[in-house]
Amino acid sequence: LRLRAQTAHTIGLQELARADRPDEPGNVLLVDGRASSQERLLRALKPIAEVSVIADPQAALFEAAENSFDLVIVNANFDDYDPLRLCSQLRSLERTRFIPILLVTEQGSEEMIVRALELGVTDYIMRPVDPNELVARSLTQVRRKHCNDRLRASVQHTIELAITDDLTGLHNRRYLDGHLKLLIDRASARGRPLSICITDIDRFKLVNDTYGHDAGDEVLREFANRVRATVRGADLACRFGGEEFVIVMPDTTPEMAAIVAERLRLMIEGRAFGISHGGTVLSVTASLGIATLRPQDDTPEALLKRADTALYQAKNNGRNRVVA
Ligand code: GH3
Ligand code: MG
Ligand code: MG
Ligand code: MG
Repeated sequence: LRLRAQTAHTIGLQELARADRPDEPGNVLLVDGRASSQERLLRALKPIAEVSVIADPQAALFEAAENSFDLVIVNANFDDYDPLRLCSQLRSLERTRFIPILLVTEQGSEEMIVRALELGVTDYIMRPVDPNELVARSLTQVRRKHCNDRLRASVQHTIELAITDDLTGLHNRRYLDGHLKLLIDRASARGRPLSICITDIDRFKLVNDTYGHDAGDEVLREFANRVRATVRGADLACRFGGEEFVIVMPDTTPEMAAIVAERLRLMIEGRAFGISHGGTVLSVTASLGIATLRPQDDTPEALLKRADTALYQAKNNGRNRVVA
């Protein structure tokens, strides 16, 4: 429910629905096999859109995937080429599947129109093309595309907010909870090792008590930067809570995990942390616990628990160390 409220807030529904939003010019790809009709359609569309014209349907697919069009108009007039093939390819490519398609077709081609609509063509228009109708249908699709783009971007943004830790920009615990299971299942299915590392800053309360909470936040951000700098692209780094961080390392044996953890430990210990207030620098250390997936019988909770037990050991053995 909270997520839903947040969604409505972030998207700004009033903003999306605003009727007085001026039309942004559309970016239209016109795919038309004949020079004469190209010219006629282009003349009609020019006042309302940036139009790229292309005669070859396969080249058009490439063009559409490489650029960001708001509408593809397919004039079904190719020699020896089924225009619906292009439409279907446009619908299946990740990069083009959200672009509306307007099909220009012959009177009496109902069968083709039905097939076109079935495979996701957005709208159609009959020849001979009335320029005003073409403009009206194109504008409608371009507006809808712009609106959908904004909506998708907002949803994407909201999702990112929901899975990101505000303070450090790392993933948050909510994301880890959802994702660790997936990574474990994948590793189990492929018989690959997977290791995790939990790290907790040593005596962090003292940092807050001595320098203040804002200074503590600065240390957390810098700590997160060093975590980020330590992990590989395939690793998942997240802020687990307060001053605890978790790194999930796919394809990583216990030996490799120990090396990564030790490297991180040195990255923390090896260079002082600066605090903007008063130019203070302070030494920070962290304790780290690692655990490796036991094939078949590990849940995210069990794996985290083992790493946490190792971390507890590291604290008990004097802090600033790695325990497996
Ligand atoms: P230990 O070595 O045993 O881990 O000692 P510690 O002081 O780090 O452990 P403890 O769990 O007692 O304290 C953690 C502190 O982290 C307490 C809390 O105020 C602080 N903390 C948690 N979240 C934040 C945060 O977002 N910002 C700041 N500045 N401090 C935080
Ligand atoms: Mg802690
Ligand atoms: Mg603690
Ligand atoms: Mg701590």
